[in-house]
Amino acid sequence: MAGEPDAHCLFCKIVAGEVPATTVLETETTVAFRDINPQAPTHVLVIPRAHYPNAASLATGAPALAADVLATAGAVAEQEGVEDSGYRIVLNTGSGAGQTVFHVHAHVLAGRGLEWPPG
Ligand code: DGP
Repeated sequence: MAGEPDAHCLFCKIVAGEVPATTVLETETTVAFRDINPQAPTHVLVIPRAHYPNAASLATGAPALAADVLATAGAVAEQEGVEDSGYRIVLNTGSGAGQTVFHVHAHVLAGRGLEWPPG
């Protein structure tokens, strides 16, 4: 059920401390940790502690929590010192768009030229 932990979900296991991750910021409702396969000098994933499969289900089911994820992404950018140079927040949605982990996560990318349109 949306919002409840999923025993098979990798990111729920990171939230529970069952899978290690390099955490950079934690709040009551969110966790931010470094991507295992970084695509930029700064590449941090921000997730809600609660399990929602994608951004739309999060925004529909828990809009305040969706705002928390974005606020944590901004705090990560500030902490990483990339706020002024700029950063990108990416929410891949669906396997066709490259989503591989179905616990919503915001990629925070910075530290190199970020092309537009994205690939
Ligand atoms: P996406 O393709 O948008 O679903 O992004 C999933 C990201 O998760 C991908 O960039 C790699 C990252 N990732 C996968 N497994 C792990 C893991 O065990 N630890 C960490 N830190 N990141 C992971």
